[in-house]
Amino acid sequence: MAQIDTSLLPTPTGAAARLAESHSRDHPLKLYGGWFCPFVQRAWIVLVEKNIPHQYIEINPYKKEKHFLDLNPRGLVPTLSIDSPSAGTAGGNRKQRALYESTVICEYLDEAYADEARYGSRLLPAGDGEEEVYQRARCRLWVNHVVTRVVPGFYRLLQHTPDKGYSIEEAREGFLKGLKDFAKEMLDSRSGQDGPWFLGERFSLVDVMLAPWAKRLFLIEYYKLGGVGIPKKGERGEDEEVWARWDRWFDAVVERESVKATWSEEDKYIEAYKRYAEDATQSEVGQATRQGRSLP
Ligand SMILES: N[C@@H](CCC(=O)N[C@@H](CS)C(=O)NCC(=O)O)C(=O)O
Repeated sequence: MAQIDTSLLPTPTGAAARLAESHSRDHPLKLYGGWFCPFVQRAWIVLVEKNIPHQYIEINPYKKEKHFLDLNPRGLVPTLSIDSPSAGTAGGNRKQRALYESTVICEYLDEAYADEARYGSRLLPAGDGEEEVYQRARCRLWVNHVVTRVVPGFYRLLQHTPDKGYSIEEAREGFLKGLKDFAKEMLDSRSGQDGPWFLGERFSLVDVMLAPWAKRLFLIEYYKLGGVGIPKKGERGEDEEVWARWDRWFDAVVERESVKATWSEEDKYIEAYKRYAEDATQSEVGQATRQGRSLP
């Protein structure tokens, strides 16, 4: 394991530090996270959105400590540990149960804390009606779009270096297509008539899944020549409406309280992502991107 990835700042800063501090007391529901990690931010946003009592534990996932690997053999954050009195074996032993994979954790939290009177609106539309079942599936489809198109595209662009077998323009085009398809879906579904979110008025898991990378777009502007490359207003040709829908979603998501509450100081991300921008990271996401494999 390369040393650089273990030299990360060990604690969150800014708003995220205050949030972590206010959830530092022992609690049966524990989120193991890293302040810099966008996958963690997804789970963290859900905890905040639903006001779920929990303990936040900051760890460095690049140091594969035994306790961490026992919970999550994949050795990645976020990892959720659930200490439930009923979770033991038949003999009654209490056992810590774990969940990992940000998308799985987010869906779990939404379902396990489903009481809308207590935890607010469900993040995935619930219910058995034809329309609800369809909308739930459509949300999962666009979560899948974020996971398989947008996120890999982000790293491909951020990790681009001149010696790559592909050009930065190619990487940018691929990434932009992922964002544009997302915006086009919002435009075509006319959700924008009701509100800025993927589902219009209602904030959902689809917004959660993309929010951490929306917040990190500035890193591409900072590190990569030409930046993200979203065309400017008035220079968008036939895509004027599509990108206007993107702007509306973006402006809303970066200002969402749960997104801001889980965010550290901006310059700390610049430091932490330098190794991605130089393609020197040894993280699993970084290595998979370098080797053209799908992300872990
Ligand atoms: N598919 C995973 C990805 C999680 C992930 O890659 N987390 C990174 C931090 S941002 C990690 O733990 N990296 C440790 C490593 O690469 O060794 C998820 O959605 O939770």
